[in-house]
This record gives sequence, structure tokens and C-alpha cells, in this order.
Amino acid sequence: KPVEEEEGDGRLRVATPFPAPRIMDLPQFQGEHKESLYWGTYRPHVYLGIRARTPQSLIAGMMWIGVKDGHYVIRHVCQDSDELKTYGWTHHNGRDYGRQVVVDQDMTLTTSFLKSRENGSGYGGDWAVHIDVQHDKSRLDWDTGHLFFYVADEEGNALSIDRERFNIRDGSLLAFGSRKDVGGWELHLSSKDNLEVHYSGFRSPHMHNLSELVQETLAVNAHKAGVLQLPDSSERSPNIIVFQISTKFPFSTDIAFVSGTDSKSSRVKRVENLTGNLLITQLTEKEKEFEEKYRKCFNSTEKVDSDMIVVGRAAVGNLLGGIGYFYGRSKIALPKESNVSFKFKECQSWGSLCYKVLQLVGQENKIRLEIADPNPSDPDDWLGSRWILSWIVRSRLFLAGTLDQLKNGDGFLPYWPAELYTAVPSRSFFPRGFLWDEGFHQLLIWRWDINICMDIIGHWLDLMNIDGWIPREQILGAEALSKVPEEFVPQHPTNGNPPTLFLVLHDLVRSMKRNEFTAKERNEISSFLERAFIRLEAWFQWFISTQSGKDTSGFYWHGRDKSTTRELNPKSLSSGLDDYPRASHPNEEERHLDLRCWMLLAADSLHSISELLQRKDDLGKGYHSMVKLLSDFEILNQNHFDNVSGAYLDFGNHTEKVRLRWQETKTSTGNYISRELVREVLEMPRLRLVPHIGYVSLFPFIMRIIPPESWILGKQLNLISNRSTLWTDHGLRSLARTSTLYMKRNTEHDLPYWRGPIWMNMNYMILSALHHYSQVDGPYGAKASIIYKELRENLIRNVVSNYYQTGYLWEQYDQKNKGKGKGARPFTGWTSLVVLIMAEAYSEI
Ligand code: 6A9
Repeated sequence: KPVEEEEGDGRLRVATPFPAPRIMDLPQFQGEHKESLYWGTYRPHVYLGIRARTPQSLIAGMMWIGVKDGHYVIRHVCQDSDELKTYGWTHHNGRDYGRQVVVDQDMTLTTSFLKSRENGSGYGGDWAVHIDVQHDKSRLDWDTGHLFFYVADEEGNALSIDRERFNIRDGSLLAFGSRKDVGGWELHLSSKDNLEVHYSGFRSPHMHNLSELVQETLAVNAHKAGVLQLPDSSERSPNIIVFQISTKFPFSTDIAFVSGTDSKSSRVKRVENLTGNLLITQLTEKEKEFEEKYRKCFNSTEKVDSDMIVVGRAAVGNLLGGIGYFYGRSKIALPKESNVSFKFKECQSWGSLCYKVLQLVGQENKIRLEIADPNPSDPDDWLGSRWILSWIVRSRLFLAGTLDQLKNGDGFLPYWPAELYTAVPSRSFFPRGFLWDEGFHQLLIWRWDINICMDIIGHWLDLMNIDGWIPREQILGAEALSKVPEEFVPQHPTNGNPPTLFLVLHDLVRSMKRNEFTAKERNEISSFLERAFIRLEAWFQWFISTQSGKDTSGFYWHGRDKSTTRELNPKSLSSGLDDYPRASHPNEEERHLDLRCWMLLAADSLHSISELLQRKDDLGKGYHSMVKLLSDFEILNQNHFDNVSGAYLDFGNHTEKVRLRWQETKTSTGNYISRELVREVLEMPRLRLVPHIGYVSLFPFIMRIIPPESWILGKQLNLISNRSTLWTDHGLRSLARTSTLYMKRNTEHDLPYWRGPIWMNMNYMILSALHHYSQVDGPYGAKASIIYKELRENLIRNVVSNYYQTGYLWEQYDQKNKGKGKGARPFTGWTSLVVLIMAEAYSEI
């Protein structure tokens, strides 16, 4: 089905882009900016993968042969099961240079990437990789190494193999071709070592199974010819060519890609420049530059030693080197029922609006309207009539009655085809974009390269639909899809994710006010914010209209399973804190502390952005009253403060008397059928504060709502520093040891995730607040300062020592077991915030 037809169709509302000029169409993202970021290591899910930022690119990548259980295996896609001792970019500037170290058992591969744009280069310039392979002689019982380097054209253009020349040792041409974007191009190989090169050409539209392609071809040829080598043959008009490079250890090779070769150009010169000693010299210079820039950006204080700096660089390097470019269509799950309910709380001229709603809805749809008293007199009212109108427009009315038609083959609605340039949490486990992770990534990236940061945020905000919704997890294109089990693919339009991008925007506004950017950057940031503003407002409105609670200042993560029989506590994936315990029985009376605080952050950011932009409309004022409401200490305390524990808590329909029990199902004759864990509720839930102390409890502290002189601040510091609640020697636990759900699994198969382990993003936020309270006057400043210093040291020490011991940064750290890294590795998403912790660079909220 043609795209245009779908986009113009009102029934496909969920998949309708937000109707405003795209951020990525701003002039500042065209021209030199765009060209400078064209090629890159934008395929983070493979150990070394290069592509351009275009939907159908020429792609390149590396594989090698390793050994597993006595068998040869192909290494290509970052896979945890490869059990590499370490891998990751120890250096990468996000633009034109990177250096990665990969240790596969007794083999060490160093891959360096360099980009250069010279006179004569085609669009986006040329690039080169230097691959160095070392081995531990004493331990490795084979002496020949096999690398594979491939180029593949996603557009399907045929590639040519230089059959004559690729045996020549110096500066030999491997392959060439031509594309609309870069013109003619050539791929050259150069090495001082005595390499043997073989090849295979393939014709295929699929790029997600290249490892299998190579593996099978090798197997067939091994069977036929008895050698471990590609057969030097090709399918007709191949768009994929794989070169096998074999020789005795140790060895190194350079691969240079030059573009624009159709014009009488300088290509010989350029190839020379990108190979051999000239390449090495440039790489060494770039390495120094990176280290210098690291020093400048994350101005390491005397509190940081050289071991820490090595880890810090690797964190930043892999975060930047892990930035990917994805293209494709998300799959959207549609709501099961078309029964949508709307609440119009305060509504001017509601009569006419209701009429409008009824017009829109039509007869047959069951739409329930709850209309509260209008409040036309309050000009400061943050829910004025203009919001109501947008509620209606953004609602999902058009979906009703047309669900069947919407569903395409696999039962999901495809989102519009979109590009996403983004950092990723983990190159092996989660090599794709996650909305709230990205806010944390950008806290680092804006300090490194503000233009990359705006480019990434721009891409994310352009993914917003007409409802102001942004899909949380971005699984775009076949390569991304191939890494995700089917049940996790569809995105739910009812589900949000914390709007952490506001953390970054808030930082930017602060720095703008302090004049910390160059004049050019200031201009670009301003025009970026100008254009982003309407989307940010719509995002905020999406939360207001879909995640509100019963009273004005209450919010909760909608979409929790009300009728669960298996989950000990129904999860809220939207919150980002997945299994962090909430009220046992989800209902509309719920109030989630974290969401309330995220809304405060969002309102506050919108307010400060609108001030910065000197917007003439009165919207800024509306946000300001929202800020006042959500930061009102009295209201906060009434709704969430527990006098007994001194903690802030969620509110909801809850009982503590819930457990999982094995239930056996048998036939009438007593034959055993199945045994499963089911949830058992031993007491009627009632409306109350939900007595779980953990990260969520600290949100009012994180957002600095608590006045510095309040005794409640003292209480928070106690919860933080008390070993029976949150404190450990390796960072703060996600859930207090005293919680009834501490380290409890949620179902038979769901191990505790946010119920104990230490997470870096939240520790960073808490540490920021500790830093803040240690700087302001008040009776608790000294205590905050002591805790701050100790927590900071614990976090750094633990991440650094884990890195040296295991070769990785991890998704979480064990709160017992000596703070051991756990979960996904490498995880240089928010765990790389350890760099900001070393640099003592915190967000000001
Ligand atoms: C599962 C399985 C190969 C979970 O870092 C990304 C997210 C966070 O946003 C979230 O807060 N992680 C945290 O609770 C990882 C989520 C992975 C979900 C997809 C698919 C694939 O396994």
C-alpha cells in the first residue's frame, strides 16, 4: 500500500505524524552538518559496521572466525553468547574517529575508524578502517587468522569485484560501484603482511542474515574443496561482496573507501592517505585529540585517577561509537476495544465542545464523556479551553469501528517509515532506541557535541504522532527486528515513558542563560527550541490527557494489568521501572509519585523554554501555574508523605498480603497436567499509601521539591544513608531491603529487576540532588555533603573495578555480592553517566 494513502487516512490516526514542520528539516541540520555526519559506525549491533545516514545505504562490516567448543564460528553480530572478554570503543568522537578493542579468547582485534573529506571526495567523503590482529602464541593452538570484510548495497545496485587486481599486495582495489548519493566508489585493501584474499558475491535484498550467508558458503566450500575459504565466485550482479582475508598471526590490514571516483579525481592520493603509515599517523593524532577533548569536556578533577579516566573514556567512546542510524516502521498494537473514555475537567464553553465531540464520534461508537464543572473564570487555569480542543483532536476517536481494516498482515498497524539517529543502551542486548534512556544518554552527549545532541533529539521528537505520543522502543528495520522476540515488538499507544529529554533541554536553557555556548551554537539552539516547542507541548498534553489521575495534581502510569493472575505485582513498563512495586490492585485512584515529578520537570522546562524564547503567548504562564501546583509542598505531603516512615510513597488500592503460590492442575482421574505459579490475595485491598520505599520514594528529593530547611529533608537523607533501606557500599538499591517485595520475582519467569539491584541512572539523579542540597544553606547541608561524597566514591569505585575485572560496563550492579555487574553487557547507555559523576557535572533542576 502506498504510504501517501495511509497517511492521509483519518482512521490511521495513531500512525499519523504530528502536523507541524519537522525538526530535522531545519536548515541547521542540512548542508555541512548533514554531510559531516553522513558516514559512520552507525551499525552498533555488529562488532564493526559502517553505513551512511540514508534509508538504503551502502553498508560495510567485519566478521572473523573464532572458536567455540572446539568448532569454528563466525563472529559478526554482537552476541553475549560469544563471550568475548571485552569489546567496545575505547575512543570515539561520534564523527570521524574511533578505536575499538575486541578480545576474543586469545585473539585481540583492534579496529580503528577514520573519516576524511578531501578535494575530489564524493558526498560525505572517504573513510578507512585499520584492523590489527594479535594473538597469544602460548595459548592459541592455531596460527592462521581469518577476517571477513564485506560491502553490501541495500539499494540493490550491482557491485563489481576487481578480479584481476585484488591479489596485488599494495593498495589493491577490491571492489567498486556507483551510487546516486556518493557517485563512483572504490574499496581498497592494503597491508604489509602477506595476505591471502578470497571472495564471494551474493545477490539478496536481505542484510540481517549476512553471518549465515558466509557461514553456509564456507561450509559448502569446505565440503567441496576441503578448505576453509570462500570459493572466489559470485552470483550474477552481486549487491553483496564478502572478502576473506587470511594470514598467519599477527597481522594488520587497512581498508580504504573512497567516493566520487567517477570524476577525474585525486583518488590514488586519497587511498595513499588512508592506508599505511599515513593512516597510522592520523589515527594517533585523532587519539590524542579525543583524549584532550575528554579532558576538556569532563574536566577531570584531582579526585579522578588514571584508572578512572580509562573507564570514563571507554564509557563515552562506546556511547558515541554506539550511536546508530535506523530506518523502518514501528509496529503498533491497537487497543483491544474502541471504548475510549474522556474526562473534561474544566472546560470553557463546554456545550459547544461536547457538540463537536458528538459530531466527531458518530452514533455507533461507545464514547463515554465525563464532564466536570467548567471553570471559565480562572485565567491562570492550566487546563483552559484551548487544551480541551486539543484533547479532542488528539483523541483516538477515528479508530473506532475501523480496527479490522487497520490491521495489516501480522495484526499490527505499521507506523510511518521513519529514520532514527540515536544512541543505544546496549550493543548486544538492546541495539536500538529507547525513549527514556535517550534523555540520560544526551546528558553526556550535549556536553560533548551539542550538534549531535540536537540531531538525535530532533529525530526522536519527529517520531511524535498527532496525539503527542512517541513510541517507547524503536525497532526499525529488519536488522533491528531480527534481535527482538516477537512478543516484545508491538508498541502500545496507551503507554508512555518518562520524558527525560526535558532533563537535557533544561540543561541547555540553563547554559544558554549563562552564555556558555558560542554565538553560532546559541542561534542553533534557539531555532531548535523554537521549532521543537509545539512538539514538546503536545508531548506534555499527551501525558495530561492520557495519564492523569482523579485529582488535578495526580498522575499515574496507565495501562497496568488490572486482572492479573500471575504477576505478584502488575508491572508498569511505561514508567521505565518495569517491576518496581506499585499498588497491588491498579485502578483510577492511583497516584504515582515518579510521574507526578516528571510532569513537574516537563512543566518547568516548558516554562523556562518559553521564557528563553520570549514567547508572547500566555502559555508560559499556564506552565508556571502547573509548576506551582506540582511543587506545592503541602499538597505533595498530603498526597504522598508517610509520617511513620518519613518517606514519600505512591497511593493506590493496595494490600501487602499478596503472594505467589504453586498451583497444580490435574485431570479428574488425578493425572498431572500442569504446575504454575499463580497470584494469591489474602486480604481485601484498600486505598492507602503503598509502603514500598525505593527509587520512586526519592523523586520529590530528586526534583528538589523539599525545602532545604524541612525536617523531611533530614528524613530523606536517613533513608538514603541507612543500610537497612537503600544504602550499600556500591550505590543505592532500587528497593529497600525492608520492602515486602524486595528481591521477589514477579512471575515464574520474571526475576527481580528494579527490586533491589543498583541502577546508574537513578543513582546519578539522586547524587545530583545530594550535590544540590550540599550546596544550599540549611541545617542538612553538611550531612548531604558527607553522603554525597561517599555515594559518589562508591559508585565510581564499583563501576571502575567491575570494568577492570570483567571488561564491561553493566546494565545494573548487584546490591549484594560485592556490587557485581549484572544484566546486559556491554551497557554503555545510562551506566556511562559514571563519567558525569566523575566530572561532578549535574543537571540543575
Ligand atoms: C526485551 C528481549 C535479546 C529495561 O535500557 C532499555 C530498557 C529500559 O528503558 C528500561 O527502563 N531496559 C529497563 O527496565 C531493557 C529493555 C529491553 C526490552 C526488550 C527484548 C531481547 O533480548
